[in-house]
Amino acid sequence: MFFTLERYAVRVGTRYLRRYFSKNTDVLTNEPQEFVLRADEDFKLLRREGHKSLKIAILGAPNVGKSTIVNRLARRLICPASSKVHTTQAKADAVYCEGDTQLIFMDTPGMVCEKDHKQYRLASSFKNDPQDCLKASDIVGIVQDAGNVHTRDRIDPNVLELLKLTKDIRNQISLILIFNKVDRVKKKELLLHLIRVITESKKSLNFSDVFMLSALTGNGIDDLRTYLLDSAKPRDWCYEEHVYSDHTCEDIIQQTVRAKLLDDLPNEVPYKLHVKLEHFDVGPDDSIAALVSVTCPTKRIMNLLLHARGNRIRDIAVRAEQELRNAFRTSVRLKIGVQTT
Ligand SMILES: Nc1nc2c(ncn2[C@@H]2O[C@H](COP(=O)(O)OP(=O)(O)OP(=O)(O)O)[C@@H](O)[C@H]2O)c(=O)[nH]1
Ligand SMILES: [Mg+2]
Repeated sequence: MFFTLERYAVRVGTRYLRRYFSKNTDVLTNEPQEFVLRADEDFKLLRREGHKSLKIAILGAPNVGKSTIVNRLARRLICPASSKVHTTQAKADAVYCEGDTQLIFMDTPGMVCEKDHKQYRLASSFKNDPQDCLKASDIVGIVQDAGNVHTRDRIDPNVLELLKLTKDIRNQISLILIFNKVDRVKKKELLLHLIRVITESKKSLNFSDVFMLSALTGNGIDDLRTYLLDSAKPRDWCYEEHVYSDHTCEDIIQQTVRAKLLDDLPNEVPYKLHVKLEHFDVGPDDSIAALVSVTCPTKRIMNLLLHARGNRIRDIAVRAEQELRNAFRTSVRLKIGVQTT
């Protein structure tokens, strides 16, 4: 009797959590069930058996909104995003748990061709990480920027190339098409036309589903999350429940400051800066204090950063601080020091 009641409580707890976190009511249709367990069964083991998980690789060209989508899906700003290309430099797992299900979103650097890789001296992760994530995934979300008139009607050639390379494992992985930035498309009929063009051509990929969303406004995100929760497979979780990223706090702080510099400074300037975490401290109340240094290659760039008697860099610190509070769900104090080489 004890086991029956306890198990029942877990089911109800799970449903409550799911209701609490999800705005979509599709997932709430399960009636509570009672499970009659034998007294000799290991309760902990059964709980683990009830677990489900899913790994989702998010792939696409640079700047299509991959990191913004991952942050929305994971409900935390843990993958720094900016208005400039190559914000994400290496893969990052963002972990989201709801009830008995764990979703692992694999954010990746934007896909680049060999020529750009060499020309911009990009790290090897730009080439290797999308492929590694694809191989480790159950579902691959291919992101298209619906607002980009030059690229929105065809899948990025670098993505196609990668899919060709991994043809042998592709039948174990489902592909979904994610049209992001739909807020930038005024005529909604155009979206249906684009979907038709991409999915109905002879050479088109075999997508299991298509989603239209705006990661900026959050529109369509809940539907996608619910779809992924429902696609999760019965198996153990990869991460402990409290883990939300495979990157360290230190790394997230550094990357967040870099993203804010990318947003704020013109053209190539922010790519020339070196961002380093100098000091990091967690207080007894879990609050975080951090000092980040930004090293500029010239005095002119340093003056640009210290523009308006230091107000520019202070604003950048405030914006980074706000994002980090959302990422870590604790209070964060951030200082940024500027220097030249
Ligand atoms: N209008 C609009 N902008 C968006 C949307 N989603 C993302 N963005 C913006 O697009 C820009 C790029 O977003 P990211 O999430 O950094 O894009 P990414 O694909 O991760 O970029 P890389 O890491 O550089 O490859 C940012 O300025 C976002 O605010 C959207 O749905 N609508
Ligand atoms: Mg990114």
